Amino acid sequence: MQTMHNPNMNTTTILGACPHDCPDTCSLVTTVQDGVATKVQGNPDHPMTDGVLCAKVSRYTERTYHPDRLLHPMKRVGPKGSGQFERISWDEALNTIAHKLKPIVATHPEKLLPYSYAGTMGLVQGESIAMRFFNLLGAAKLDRTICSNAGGDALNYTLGGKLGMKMGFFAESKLIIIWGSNSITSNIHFWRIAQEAKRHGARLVCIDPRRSETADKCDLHLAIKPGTDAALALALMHELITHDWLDHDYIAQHTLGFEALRERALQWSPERAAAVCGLNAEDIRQLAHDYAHSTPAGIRLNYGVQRSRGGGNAVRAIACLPALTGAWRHRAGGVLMSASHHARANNMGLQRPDLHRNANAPLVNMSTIGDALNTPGLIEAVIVYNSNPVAVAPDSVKVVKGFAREDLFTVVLEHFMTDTADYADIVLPATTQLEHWDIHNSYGHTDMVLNRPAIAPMGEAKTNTQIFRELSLRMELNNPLLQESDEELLHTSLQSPANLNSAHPVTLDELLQHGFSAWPVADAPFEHGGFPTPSGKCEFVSDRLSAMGLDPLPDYIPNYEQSDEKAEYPLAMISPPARNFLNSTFVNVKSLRDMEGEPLLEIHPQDAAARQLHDGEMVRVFNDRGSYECKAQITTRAQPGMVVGLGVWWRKLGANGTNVNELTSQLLTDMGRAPVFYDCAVQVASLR
Ligand SMILES: Nc1nc2c(c(=O)[nH]1)N[C@H]1C(S)=C(S)[C@@H](COP(=O)(O)OP(=O)(O)OC[C@H]3O[C@@H](n4cnc5c(=O)[nH]c(N)nc54)[C@H](O)[C@@H]3O)O[C@H]1N2
Ligand SMILES: Nc1nc2c(c(=O)[nH]1)N[C@H]1C(S)=C(S)[C@@H](COP(=O)(O)OP(=O)(O)OC[C@H]3O[C@@H](n4cnc5c(=O)[nH]c(N)nc54)[C@H](O)[C@@H]3O)O[C@H]1N2
Ligand SMILES: [Mo]
Repeated sequence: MQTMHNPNMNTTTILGACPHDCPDTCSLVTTVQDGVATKVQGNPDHPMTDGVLCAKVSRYTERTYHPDRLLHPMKRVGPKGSGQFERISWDEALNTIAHKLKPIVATHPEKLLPYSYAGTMGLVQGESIAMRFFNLLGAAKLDRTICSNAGGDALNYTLGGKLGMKMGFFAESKLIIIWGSNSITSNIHFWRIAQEAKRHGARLVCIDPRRSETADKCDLHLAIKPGTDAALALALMHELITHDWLDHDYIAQHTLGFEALRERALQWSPERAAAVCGLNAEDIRQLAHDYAHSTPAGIRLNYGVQRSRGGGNAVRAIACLPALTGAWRHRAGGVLMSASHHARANNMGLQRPDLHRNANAPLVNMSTIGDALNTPGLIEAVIVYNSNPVAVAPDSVKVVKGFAREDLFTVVLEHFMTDTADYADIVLPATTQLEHWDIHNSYGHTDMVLNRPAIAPMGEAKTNTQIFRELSLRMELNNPLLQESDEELLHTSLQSPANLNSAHPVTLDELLQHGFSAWPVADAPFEHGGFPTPSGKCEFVSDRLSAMGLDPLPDYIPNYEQSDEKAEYPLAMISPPARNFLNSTFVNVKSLRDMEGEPLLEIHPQDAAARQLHDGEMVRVFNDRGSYECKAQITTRAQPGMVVGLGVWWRKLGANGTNVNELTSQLLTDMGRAPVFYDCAVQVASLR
């Protein structure tokens, strides 16, 4: 589809890309009438999008034209966190920032910290000019671990990267195991594919502690205890091995360390795993049988399994399964968690890590930003963009205390006055996806998607790139790399890295014409092995892990916070995404918030009865870290001993000005230095 123009109506349609942190990365068609975007729809020509958008992005115009949009720079005039701000000019804003940052950068640039994540997944409005700016200043480096690092590292140790099945081929699978993912909420286009498989006779199995919307619609739901997936995967291996449901040829040719894995797995009888996971041994046996006898069998593994202490090990154990049965031989067999390494954009060229000029710059983990900001002398200034850490980072009490520091200078680039923006000294208005150029890879499918601006920037909003260009000049950084235009950056993103002189498979011409373009990826990427690990094999045993002093084999690592009846905090709390929000984005869009209702805590009838709770009453959810108030919803979506607080509400919209992250900890996963959002013990009490 090309951009079309109707001279009578003065209506155009513009092809774009959904910017959000979601595996679907949809191709968008925005209708613009007299300069105003009137609707945003899914591109029917893009196979994965298939003309359909989620409820959130269908309302993108409501978000863009929201009466609360930040339309000009602001400076704080009340105490930090009070939300009292006053309009200022761009000139004043940029001068104030330069005035504050110059002395810091002159003496110890490493005390300036960027804090950003995936508010937009765009390669241009994400880490292009911004990263060049921080590198040339010599700022602290941010370890971007908050979402996928445990599982990402685990896939890398096992398969050699964030690689796996192509999403569309799940339509041909005979068995689909949806493991740690609520597809109907967070990966709606995959759910369509799973439905297609079901129409062709596939069985769908969901492994999730919560009876999610997806679990409701699968043939089988295994309500596993949070953080115990590795035990289940090892018991499945136990069954595959003891029944000899193995592809010996595949194992011999394309895997490393089978004998050692065998020994480990044989310690995990279905009975042992059943006790750990809260499942029936018979169900585990049956699942192993079905997995071995359904060809092809695909596992849609996702991030829900890797947000607890042993999350990396769990992903490693699960990722070993298809190599044992040889499921990789079929394009509809294998495992898919993230496909992002199939794409080959030139991130190095965009971000230029080689320009970093400060050997003293610390690597600051974004998942422990609470501790980092409270470490004396570590950070003096923060620039936040594409993220809302006060709402989304764990252990909010510490995060808030850090951002409330009087001696911390904070700049926030945003669309709205988020919980984080409330703590800023200066807030800068940023453009939304309808107002700027960008280019996107996906971590679900394997297409690149281009975003054209559909409308002019709202108010005085500027693109992230433009803000960092102007800031560079005020900071007297004269490197021309800081002044490259967005169009130049689009070209850079598609350049082959210097060491590869092959023609680049995705071209800007094609993207400009169709809006998307496919990376060349083999249909069955590991059919003939070829894993990009050091050994070239699927590594059951990882020398890289042993070199780090870690267990070279996958194992079950119990949660940090054990929640049993006798414990002070007897309930395990998980806080997976809400359907109508995207992390903390969209919480302020009224129509979506109305669909979500209000912050809720799902609690099982047994646990509610033990506490004499009534459905719908206000409760206090607490542990040593903090206390959060919300409404109790008594439901069997939660299992006994486990509560669910769907995330991630804005704190300021919560009953006592907090959200679930008031309760989560800054402990880290076994691999990847990632947060353990779903490894969190709490107690619940009535507020009556
Ligand atoms: N609507 C919507 N879509 C989103 C998001 C959103 O906030 N809203 N967020 C986006 C982002 S940033 C991401 S990273 C992805 C995440 O997407 P996915 O990784 O696919 O995960 P979720 O859909 O969050 O589902 C996680 C599921 O894991 C379950 N779970 C929790 N603990 C465990 C456990 O220990 N074991 C198992 N087996 N399951 C467990 C939860 O109950 C939940 O149903 O979704 C993206 N898409
Ligand atoms: N308890 C709990 N906490 C969680 C999770 C959970 O499951 N449970 N999920 C975690 C996960 S998976 C993730 S990925 C993180 C996500 O955390 P974040 O990456 O912080 O994501 P969002 O909450 O969506 O906030 C993104 C912000 O970026 C802004 N933004 C969007 N586009 C632009 C732009 O072009 N320019 C600028 N300047 N700003 C822009 C949006 O307005 C929004 O406020 O949260 C984590 N937090
Ligand atoms: Mo995420």
